[in-house]
Amino acid sequence: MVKIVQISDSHLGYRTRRGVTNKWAIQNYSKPYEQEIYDLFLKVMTDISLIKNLDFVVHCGDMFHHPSKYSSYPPPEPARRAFKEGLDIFFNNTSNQIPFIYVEGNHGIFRGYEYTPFESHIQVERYSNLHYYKQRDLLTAIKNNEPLKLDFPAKKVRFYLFPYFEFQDYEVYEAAYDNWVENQHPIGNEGNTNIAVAHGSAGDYTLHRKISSNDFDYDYVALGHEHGLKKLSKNHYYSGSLLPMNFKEINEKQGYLIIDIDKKAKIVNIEEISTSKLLKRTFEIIPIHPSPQHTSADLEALISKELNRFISDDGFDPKTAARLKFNFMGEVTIEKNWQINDMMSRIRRDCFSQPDKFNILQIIWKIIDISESFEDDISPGIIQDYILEHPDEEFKTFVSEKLTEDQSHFNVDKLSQLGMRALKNALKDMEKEKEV
Ligand SMILES: [Mn+2]
Repeated sequence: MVKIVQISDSHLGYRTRRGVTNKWAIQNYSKPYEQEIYDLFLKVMTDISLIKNLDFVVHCGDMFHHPSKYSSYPPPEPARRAFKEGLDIFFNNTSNQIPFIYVEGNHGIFRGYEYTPFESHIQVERYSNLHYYKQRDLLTAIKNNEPLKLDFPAKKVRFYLFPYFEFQDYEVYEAAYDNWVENQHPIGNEGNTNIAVAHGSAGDYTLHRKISSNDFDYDYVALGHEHGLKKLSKNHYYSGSLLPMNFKEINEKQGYLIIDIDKKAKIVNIEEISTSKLLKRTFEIIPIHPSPQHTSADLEALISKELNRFISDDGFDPKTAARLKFNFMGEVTIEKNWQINDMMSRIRRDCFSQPDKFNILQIIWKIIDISESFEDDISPGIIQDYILEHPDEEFKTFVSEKLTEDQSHFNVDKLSQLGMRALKNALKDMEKEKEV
């Protein structure tokens, strides 16, 4: 029997940014939602260190939120402190006897650099039973055509490590990865328990199909990158983050897993420990359905009614203050769109200026117009930043004017389509960024 705890996507240092009241920094200069991620991380590190007969902990990546693709800042100091404290608790309580295995994700790495915050800011060498695998180790393994594995002969367990790598970004990487991945086949090692640990997802092409499928016949595949706790197959699991980070994640489960593998009996038993239920604050999307008949006053009354639920005698409490997102979905003209934006900005200002009354941490909103169907999902809510009513037509006019000037013979329709597609992708990326 092998007993493993799987945790992932801690994102220490994550901060809610958009539409958040900014007056309340708590201990260590951290912010409310940031702090509860630290607190929960420390609780989980304590809890798992006390599990009887535990053999291994695997962490499937994204320990820190920063740096990332969009930010080169190192993890903030309280994040580093929480991480060190978590490791100290774990290794002290387990007398340094239980290996903690980590594969690097796409967050918490200085992209394009050889070193990572684990080296520059944490001094991981202080922790002799922390087994840390970064992208550089993977690239070296690929270059040398060697497996990336970790053996524990006494326990008859072998881990196959898959740090995050965008191997499908370039054909040359993809081919090299395809070749290398055969090294990770547990063939010849069937007498031992074989476990894959990976950060990646089929959804964004960062998880190789041989890992997401049963091709390699691993006894268990521990996955990170997707933030919801989720079973992919009978022995492939995402453990998810400890808490939802954005509004997209509030309907998913978060937690960690305790996995018992009985190689001989071919039994894998998985216990899900939910941590998101420990969240002490409201984290909610509130749908509002505006119609052309609604006046501004009508809409404002609807919003007020919702906000009244968060009026508290004790006022703002950083530990319980609500995170709210209003989704306006209905027939929304451009003019109405501006009105809603105006109104919501004012309402948010009012709320945040009365901390003795409202127990609210965050108010954001999204406006989705269902009356005009632009191609795909360029809603006025997204294009308002660009003040374009019909981006596709405007773009086409722009292209045909330019082409006439240049006297070229390109296909205006085709070029417009390509341009719009590029614009949509860019907007989707920006939206994704904003959500975090
Ligand atoms: Mn990730």
